[in-house]
Amino acid sequence: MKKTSLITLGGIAASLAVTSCDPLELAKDKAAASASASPPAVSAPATPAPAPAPSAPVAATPPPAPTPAPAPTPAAPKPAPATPAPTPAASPAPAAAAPSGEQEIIKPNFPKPMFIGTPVPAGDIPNLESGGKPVLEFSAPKGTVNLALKKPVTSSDPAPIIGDLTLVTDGDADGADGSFVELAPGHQWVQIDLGASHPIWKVLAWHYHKNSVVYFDINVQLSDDPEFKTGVTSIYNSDHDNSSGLGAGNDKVWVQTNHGRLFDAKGVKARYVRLYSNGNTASELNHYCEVAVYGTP
Ligand SMILES: [Ca+2]
Repeated sequence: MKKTSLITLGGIAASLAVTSCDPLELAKDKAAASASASPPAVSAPATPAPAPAPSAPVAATPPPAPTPAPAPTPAAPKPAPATPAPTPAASPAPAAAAPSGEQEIIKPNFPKPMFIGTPVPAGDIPNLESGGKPVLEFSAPKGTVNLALKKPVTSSDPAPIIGDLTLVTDGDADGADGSFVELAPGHQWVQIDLGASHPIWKVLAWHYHKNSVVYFDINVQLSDDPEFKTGVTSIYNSDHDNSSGLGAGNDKVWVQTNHGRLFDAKGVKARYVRLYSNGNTASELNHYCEVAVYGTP
């Protein structure tokens, strides 16, 4: 099975996709057999020919939002500013959103690894990250929590092949069968509704880590518009050749592991988080074990 957009990567990755004894394939076959609705592997919906990259990406990549976030200052929890300078009687100046910036260290719970080491998939992937180190903790403003936990999830594929969309925000990032949702082939998205607009600091996503795969065209977007037509901020975009038509991005693709991937959101306010992907090195399918959205309520 060949990934369509790979062909567009300049033909270099031509030999990538054939993985014969891939557990993922087995899982898929198993599920397909039980559901007797096996999606014909070969006749994957032709992803529309990648549009010739327009020079000006559409709304998807607005200029980086003005970062309201104080630069994270690890260590040095500054003692609360004693007493604000005694302000002269009449100063109606509204205290500018208390930029006290007190930070705390957050250590997400990582599931157990499903494979040993990080074998890089065969083939030549143009924007593959090399030597990436797992991020095990991060600092964020005090009070930051996973706002996505148990929140409703929608998708471009409302009837997943395996699992269901609630698995994306059930708090379990395990990579085993039964813990991930498998979406249709090609360019697909999942979207989390946080219920209200909040400052978002980090997004942590586990696509699939049962074996060594790389997903393509990952684009993580934030917006207050459920349709993602206006006010969209892209905080990560690895679609280097704009094959998805959402605008080209310079971010790397990476080998999935149990540590997932942490995306920096810099305090952008948003109610909805949408994650795009476009198949992987083992199949054209898309997967999610879990997505956590760290923000301040
Ligand atoms: Ca989950």
